[in-house]
Amino acid sequence: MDRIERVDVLVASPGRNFVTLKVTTADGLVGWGDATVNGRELAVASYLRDHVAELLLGRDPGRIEDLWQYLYRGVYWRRGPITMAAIGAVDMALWDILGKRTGQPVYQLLGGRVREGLLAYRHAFGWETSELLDAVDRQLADGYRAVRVQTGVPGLRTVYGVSREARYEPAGRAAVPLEEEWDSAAYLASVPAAIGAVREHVGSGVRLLHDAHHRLTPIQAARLGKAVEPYDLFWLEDVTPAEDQEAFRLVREHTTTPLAVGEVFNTVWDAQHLISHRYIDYIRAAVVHAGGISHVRKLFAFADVYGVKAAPHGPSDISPIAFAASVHLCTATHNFGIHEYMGYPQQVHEAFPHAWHVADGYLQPGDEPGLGVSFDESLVEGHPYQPAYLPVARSLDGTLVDW
Ligand code: CS2
Ligand code: MG
Repeated sequence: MDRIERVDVLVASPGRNFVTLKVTTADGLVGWGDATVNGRELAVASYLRDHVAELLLGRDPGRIEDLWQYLYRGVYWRRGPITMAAIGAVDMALWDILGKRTGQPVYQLLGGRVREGLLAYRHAFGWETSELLDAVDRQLADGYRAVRVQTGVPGLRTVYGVSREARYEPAGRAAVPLEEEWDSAAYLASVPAAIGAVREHVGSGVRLLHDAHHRLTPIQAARLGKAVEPYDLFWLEDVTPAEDQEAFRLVREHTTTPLAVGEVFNTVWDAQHLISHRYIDYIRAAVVHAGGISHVRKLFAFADVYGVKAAPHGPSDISPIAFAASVHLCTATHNFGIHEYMGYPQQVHEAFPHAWHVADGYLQPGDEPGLGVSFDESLVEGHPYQPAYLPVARSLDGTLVDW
């Protein structure tokens, strides 16, 4: 039996902050895990360093499920993003080690391929509709067939997810969060027309998605869902704050626009009511933030029972390690729907060399043993943590707005 010999928690900022877990065994196998929680990186690094690393030493890395239960059930203060990201990083690293030990890519260990590739969606945004149409065209020219579309809102200076630059980064480098503006009435008055303009521009073959970032009340969300029905959205995402699962019933009862939610969920229990009542069509939990491959696999299997599809979160603040884990899991998940691929700057691709790749708009896990991804540890030295936070938003009268 092999034993876990070393556990390193590596915090580095190659363009943005990432928390990477490196688990080394006595046989010299290395497993990689991602524990990045955007804007709370040091909290999860401390959780791993101060409360988890010691518990792993000397244990059999092949007992993935038992170690998961030990770190989850064995802890009084369970759940929450920090705990579950820490458990997620350990879980990913152990699956990576199992793959390397057996010479198999992780998707083979999970039951093998159930499809030839994972449909990926990219982001397109533009402050004006004309800029948005150009951004959509660029994604289609790159071979993608599914695009998330976001635009500016007349009267607002800032809108989350709509940068005035070529790409948007979910966190701004600053000691305290930047403040943005929000006005649901102005948004509701303008966004359906922008989505309609995109549908008219691309015709019927392209999947279009839209993210409302939890900003609407349930009845506003219901109204938006109805307003965009003629434009055949693939989904409306995060229409209302995600913790009130029963709130989605109201939205559901009023619109046939498909609904997606869950990028802030950490366990199957966060979505138990939503899924078992069939209030949503897509569950968006990320492997990193919901306890790793072992737990998200159960969440997706639970969703399968109710006809809900798996559609994991894939922004640039999830490292290419967790992205690899997600691609492997979805390659072996029958009720997979679509995978977000926000994309990474070149610096991040180089920091985390990876076998996963995109071909013709579809994600492929690659065939390297394990997760097929690693981290350039030399970056820890020259690229230390930099305080960076998601913005907060206030409505025009100064009231703080939901995330
Ligand atoms: C977005 C993200 O990818 C998405 O759907 O909602 O930009 C999200 O806000 C960030 O990843 C949060 O860290
Ligand atoms: Mg989102």
